[in-house]
Amino acid sequence: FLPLQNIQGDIFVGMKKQLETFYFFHINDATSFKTALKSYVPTITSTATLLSPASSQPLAFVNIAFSSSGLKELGITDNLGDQQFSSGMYADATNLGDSLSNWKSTYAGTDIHGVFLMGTDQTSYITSYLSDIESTFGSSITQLDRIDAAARPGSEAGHEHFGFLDGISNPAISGFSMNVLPGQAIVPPGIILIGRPGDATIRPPWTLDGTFMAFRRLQQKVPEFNKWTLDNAIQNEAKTLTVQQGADYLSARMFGRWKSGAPTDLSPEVDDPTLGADPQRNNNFDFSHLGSLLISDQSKCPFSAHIRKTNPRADLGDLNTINHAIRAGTPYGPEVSSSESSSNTTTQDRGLAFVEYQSNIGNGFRFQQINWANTANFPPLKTVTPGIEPIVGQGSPRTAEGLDPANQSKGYTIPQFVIPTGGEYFFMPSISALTSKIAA
Ligand code: N7H
Repeated sequence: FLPLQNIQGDIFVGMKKQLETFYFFHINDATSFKTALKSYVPTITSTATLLSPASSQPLAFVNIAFSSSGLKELGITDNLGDQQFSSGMYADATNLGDSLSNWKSTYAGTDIHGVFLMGTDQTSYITSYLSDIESTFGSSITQLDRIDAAARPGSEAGHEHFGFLDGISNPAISGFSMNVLPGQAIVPPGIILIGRPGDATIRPPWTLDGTFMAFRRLQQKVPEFNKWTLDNAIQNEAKTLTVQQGADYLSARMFGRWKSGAPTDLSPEVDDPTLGADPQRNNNFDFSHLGSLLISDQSKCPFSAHIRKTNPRADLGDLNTINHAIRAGTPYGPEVSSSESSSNTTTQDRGLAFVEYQSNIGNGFRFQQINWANTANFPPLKTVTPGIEPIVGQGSPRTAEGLDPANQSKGYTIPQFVIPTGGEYFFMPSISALTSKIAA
């Protein structure tokens, strides 16, 4: 049993909408902010609201979260039991492998005190929610940055800017998720929610049913990615692929999924859109196969592939639950223009407004990034060094093996196509904690 009316909605269900705006703010006046927050709390969207029939849902959803410096600004100095949260993401950026010179100045430091997340299907509702925030909070806050993220147009909806279907694999929560899909990991609620079974850290009681939100502003160099995969296109066994097909094959192996979402572990040589769209099948694999060796076989999925590095399944044993987190990101920025495409050069900023929820940042997002994506000899105990994860892995050299099934020991030095340009660790409290602890 979880009090769904008290848990902010984006955490488990996600504000699955066409548009998502992130409004990052600085608190200028704690006293008037707290008063304004008290009147604003009824607007905050709960999990129960997101699960209610469409007819009783509001036109737009809004959630709120605070950075460590934001809580301090509000006079809350309790130790929330998470070192990375306390220091903020900028202090952690080098550990994550980021180049600080790529960080936008807004995020470089601890000026961001909080963020409103707004989800809706119509721009006009974002506009009215924004003006509601501005009239309620007035000069108690200043907007430091705003990211207007949005699903991509037409048939690309649900796909991120490299073209891959996202949001397929998130863990199910025991005691919450009604229908666990085949192959889906099941984690105790405390892996995501503070104070619930599975969260062993002792923290102040008011943090119960809150979560930590890792936010990353990840720029994606799409034309450069497309050019590199074309230049390095691979062949199938029958040698029947065009260069474009060979590029798609290579990029599918970098992700471990085809653009449709079909896992290469189940459909190694060709995309299978029916499989990609079938939730009963598109997660039902664990990289192990009868008659093949988990320690050496990369014919179906490279050890370094994005989804294998970030959820190693049978590589670590399927019972590993502690390093899971719930992802809820949305793409931002325009479609690639014809001039960007013909010059193979990004001139307009686009990428992923990446969001991940967990009760322990060091076990969730940070573990996936540092211990897995950035670590060349992960997954462990393989006959070869898997290399760095080719999409989001950071470090030098950025090399990976196993991408070409015909020549698995061939090493690739891969340019960085995902550039972290900012981010922050936030605490997303329960709705009752907003009223009883944070507002006044
Ligand atoms: Fe990743 N993408 O949209 O193309 N991711 N991700 N991610 N990611 C996944 O299974 C992507 C990033 C995870 O359970 C898919 O839902 C992009 C970071 C995890 O099998 C796709 C970026 C981290 C999973 C993408 C990016 C993660 C996952 C397959 C950066 C953590 C689930 C769809 C711009 C440090 C793995 C799906 C599983 C899946 C994309 C970043 C983590 C397509 C473009 C930084 C845990």
